Amino acid sequence: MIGKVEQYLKDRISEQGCIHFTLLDPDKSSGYDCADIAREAEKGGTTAIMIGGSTLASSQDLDDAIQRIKKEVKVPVILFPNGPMGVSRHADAIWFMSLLNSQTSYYIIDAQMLAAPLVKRYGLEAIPMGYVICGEGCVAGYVGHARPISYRHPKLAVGYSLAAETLGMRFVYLEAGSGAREPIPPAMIAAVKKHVSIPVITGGGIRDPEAALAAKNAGADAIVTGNMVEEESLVGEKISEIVSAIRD
Ligand code: 1GP
Repeated sequence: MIGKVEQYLKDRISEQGCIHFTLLDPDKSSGYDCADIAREAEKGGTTAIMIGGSTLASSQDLDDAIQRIKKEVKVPVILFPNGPMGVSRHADAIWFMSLLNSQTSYYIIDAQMLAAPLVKRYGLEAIPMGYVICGEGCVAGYVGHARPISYRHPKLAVGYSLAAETLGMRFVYLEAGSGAREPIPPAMIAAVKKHVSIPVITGGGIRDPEAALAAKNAGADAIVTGNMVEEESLVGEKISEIVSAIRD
């Protein structure tokens, strides 16, 4: 059943053409405050906050960060978990995701088996998503034991994305990895978009309005930025530039 947050995302995609997510990692100790960034990101027009990180090890840090963020923003806070540790009762929803091109069953279905009872107990809205790591893959690729798909083989990304849709997942995420030198190429996004009807999310290495627009023009329904946000002092402005670039 489609919940409130998922409906909100779909409505925003219909209205705006392409939406923006701000990814925050409560595990990073780079001196920035998640709640401050979230507030600025909302001012800049971001559609939702995603929270999580490949190396997150403290559910206490996650709970604290979400509670502080929730005091600052009205946009939904969606968990982007690395495993059962990434589940928090304080979030509005969870990407209930499977790393489809992992080499280990843990990231495909075992972590989900461990987390699902908790998601149910907390009454969290779960949004099923297929997660596909491509290119460098970065830390997410390493931690997730992924076999990242080369940018030269968009057909493989199409296959996984179609598998996600056919399994009933309602979103697919093409991930280049946080801090990737090259974001997912427009040709790969376009190939996937041509074959699936579920919304396509992309992220990893998108740092400016040009890269965001290229992804949108290729067919992306949502763009995720993380690192860029944390490095910028003018978060709101920077996000606003990206949001204006990708909005119809
Ligand atoms: C990582 O795709 C996201 O999961 C965001 O990547 O940090 O490079 O923006 P960046």
